[in-house]
Amino acid sequence: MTGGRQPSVAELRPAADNRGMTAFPPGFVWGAATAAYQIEGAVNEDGRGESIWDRFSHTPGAIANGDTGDIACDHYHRWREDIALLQAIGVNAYRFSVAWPRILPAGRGAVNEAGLAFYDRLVDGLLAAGITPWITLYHWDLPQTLEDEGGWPNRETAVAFADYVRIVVDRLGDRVKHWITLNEPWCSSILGYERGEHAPGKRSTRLALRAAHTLLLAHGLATAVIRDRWPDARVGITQILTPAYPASDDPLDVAAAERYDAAYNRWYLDPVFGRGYPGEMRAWLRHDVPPTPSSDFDIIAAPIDFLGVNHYFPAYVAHDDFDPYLRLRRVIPKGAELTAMGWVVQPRAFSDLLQRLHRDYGPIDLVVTENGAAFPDTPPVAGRLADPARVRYLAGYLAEAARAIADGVPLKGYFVWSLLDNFEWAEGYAKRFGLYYTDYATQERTLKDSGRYYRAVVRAGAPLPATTPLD
Ligand code: IFM
Repeated sequence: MTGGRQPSVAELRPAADNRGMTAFPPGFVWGAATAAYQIEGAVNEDGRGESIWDRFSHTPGAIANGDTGDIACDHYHRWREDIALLQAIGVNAYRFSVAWPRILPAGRGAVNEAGLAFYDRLVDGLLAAGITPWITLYHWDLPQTLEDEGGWPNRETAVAFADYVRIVVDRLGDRVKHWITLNEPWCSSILGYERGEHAPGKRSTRLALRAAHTLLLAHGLATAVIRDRWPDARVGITQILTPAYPASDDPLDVAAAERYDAAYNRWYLDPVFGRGYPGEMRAWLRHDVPPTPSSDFDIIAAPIDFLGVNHYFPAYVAHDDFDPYLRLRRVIPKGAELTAMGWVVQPRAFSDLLQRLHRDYGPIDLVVTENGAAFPDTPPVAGRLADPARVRYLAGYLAEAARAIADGVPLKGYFVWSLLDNFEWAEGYAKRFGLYYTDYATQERTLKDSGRYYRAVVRAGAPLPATTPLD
């Protein structure tokens, strides 16, 4: 996903208006997304087991402000209200994840009926509300018992995952037809096992690459399980994809951007599309790459029905001899607008990415399973919360999604991250991505202007200018 050249500062500015906007096609999937640990809370209720995020978030110093997901948005108790939030913005789909430790508290073995019953109720509630459930089977909450046995670097975890998936799809597959095996294996492996920023907080490149491989294997095994049980199901994997642009024309920076792309995008994409790991990156990482029997790649390359694209920002990459891993660092271009996460706002990179995925990995349906932004919101006043930066972000990115479709990219759906403010992992509750503001003291949810804007887009079935009057 190297972009070839660094966009100018003018190009970096989000579109003030969306000139030449094209409507989204009929049948387009309009959704909002969440994940279990980020919203559910109720971590000790109804037989749920411990996850690596319970353990990690209770580790002093691991999470900003000492926050944990113990209560989060209390969605476990407020799911009916949250379905009403989805209805109020008019979306036709909801992406959420199933918590593995609610289903199998010890990771494998005894099934917790109360856990399955919770998702049963949620699915039934969504369908009754006319909202299609899209389920992510793994969004980072590995049962702690499996981590104690070696976690994702242990190949046995892939087998345990396939068993867990069988249990979930057997129970819900009569009503749920859209399945995402994994959310962002790059994050699970690199942030969790290489950088120590996410659970389980390990710091080893070797462990991270083992984890990445087991995760991909788990995806392949799970895909086969779902197809076997429900031939009419649609199965995909969600990747975090960060197009890389060289920070300058210097050949060293150009090569660094290519390394970034190979290590962070293609390492996770190429095997899924039957190409194995990128050869040049395999050579670069040499000793840290685990043994990979070729039969693994056959499993990993099980055909999928769609590629889930999570995209937030592009990376501008410079060569850096002090970086021991990839010899690179990300730089922020002068004049770039940043979100509260410090991520560059650059809508144009979104359509570049979608085009590139279509060109290099197509034909495959693409679904944007996450896109959105954290900005510092102030609490609502009299039921209103103006968040113009998030409205501008969505306007710019939706316009680029529409542009990609107009240019022939088979983009079938778009899910905003996130439905409501929630536990933003290592950042705790400090960073807010929601269309709804969550007051964590009262659990009151308030629709932000960005939620009103998104509702208008869904109604119109077309990208709208950020200046659209909101009701
Ligand atoms: O909150 C996360 C989500 O869980 C996975 N994708 C990125 C989001 C924002 O950081």
